[in-house]
Amino acid sequence: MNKWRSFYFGFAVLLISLVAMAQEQGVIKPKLLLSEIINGMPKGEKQEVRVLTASFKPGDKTMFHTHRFPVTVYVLEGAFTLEMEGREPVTVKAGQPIIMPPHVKMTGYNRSSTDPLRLVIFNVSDPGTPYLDPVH
Ligand SMILES: [Cu+2]
Repeated sequence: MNKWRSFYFGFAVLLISLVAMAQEQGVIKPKLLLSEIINGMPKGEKQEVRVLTASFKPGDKTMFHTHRFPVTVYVLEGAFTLEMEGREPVTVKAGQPIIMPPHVKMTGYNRSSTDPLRLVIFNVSDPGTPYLDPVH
């Protein structure tokens, strides 16, 4: 009886360590940061995918602008404050993403007086569409 018990115990330990080993040996799992159902992505047969970076010095801002399609921003460093017309300002910190909606007037700021801000921008649009349209 005791023999069987230790056999099963040993077997269980072996299985668990095999699973643990399979998980440990350099196999990474992406971490989901954001998932959002949105409107306004391009619907044509082909799309253009653009990846951009933007570096803000302390106090820098973007021009007042709109986008024709949703734009995803990931903050690498610093804090990004987005002011969209008719909405409360949103501040996104390093390691956080945000999706900017299309056809909304906005300005992006680095409100820090000391720290730089660095962003990665992901844009999917109809081919040849400008990344942004300045609002005059
Ligand atoms: Cu924008």
